[in-house]
Amino acid sequence: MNHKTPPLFLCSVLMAMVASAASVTPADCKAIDVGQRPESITRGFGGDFFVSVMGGQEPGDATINRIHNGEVSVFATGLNEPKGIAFVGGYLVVSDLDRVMKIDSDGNVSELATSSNFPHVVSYLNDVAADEFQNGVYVADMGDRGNMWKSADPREFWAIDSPEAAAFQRIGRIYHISLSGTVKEVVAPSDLMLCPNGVSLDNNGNLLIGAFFNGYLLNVIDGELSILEENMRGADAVEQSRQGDYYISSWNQGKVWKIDTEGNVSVLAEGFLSAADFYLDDRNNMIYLPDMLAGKVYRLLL
Ligand SMILES: [Ca+2]
Ligand SMILES: [Ca+2]
Repeated sequence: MNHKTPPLFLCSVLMAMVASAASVTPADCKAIDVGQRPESITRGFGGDFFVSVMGGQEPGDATINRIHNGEVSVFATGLNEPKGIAFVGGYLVVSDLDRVMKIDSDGNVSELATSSNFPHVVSYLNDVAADEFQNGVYVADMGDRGNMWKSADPREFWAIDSPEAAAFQRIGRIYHISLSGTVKEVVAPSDLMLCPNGVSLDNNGNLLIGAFFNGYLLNVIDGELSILEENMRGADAVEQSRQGDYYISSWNQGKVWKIDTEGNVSVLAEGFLSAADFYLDDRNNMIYLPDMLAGKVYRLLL
């Protein structure tokens, strides 16, 4: 009898262990049904979670839903296609296509900024992040989303160096909006930033941006854009943990990447229908990930 472990067997066991450690799938995560087309989530009033739920295509059919003790209820109504949501200065602030709304603790919705308050034509507002002073938000305008898909099913982008990409209008921007409604452009259009979607602040207080079309994780230092990472097409949420790791979701690839402090990129999670704008709870080592097409929020353990 041969007492040596067959090398091939050992190798396959090790590979299986590495594979299971490398990424989690929806089946590994707790999930909650939150409504039709959830996009973004934040922790807000009373420590509860609040989710932007876009609903269908009828004007006014969207809601902000609250998750309290595992129960989902409608907190605010009358929105159209709400995407980014942040809790800042005692309000929820939510983008709603071409306007930004403020919601108080009773669920009363008011307009913080309408399209006419912006210094440029507003196209398609997406992620919202609280600023460093808790006195306003950063908002991404994706700009020209015209002809980004080469194929709809399966979703496939045109190449970054394609004529279709060259034809995009360069009108994607990042704005700052104060809680009194003053809107300022803080990042101007750039070839590096086609269809900015995700926005947040890193540990140094510099902006992090996920360029959805280019697949770039961008950093803004002294007003200059630089590429931190590429090959992340469909980039949606971008966050840095207090430990220094970056987390990036891809909406159409249905995955979440981690970039550790050594710069190593790994797939943290995959197999989702659409990985949208997550909430990073790094104190508790969790990510709360809305899957827009599944109508669920998943809880991923880091
Ligand atoms: Ca809607
Ligand atoms: Ca988003």
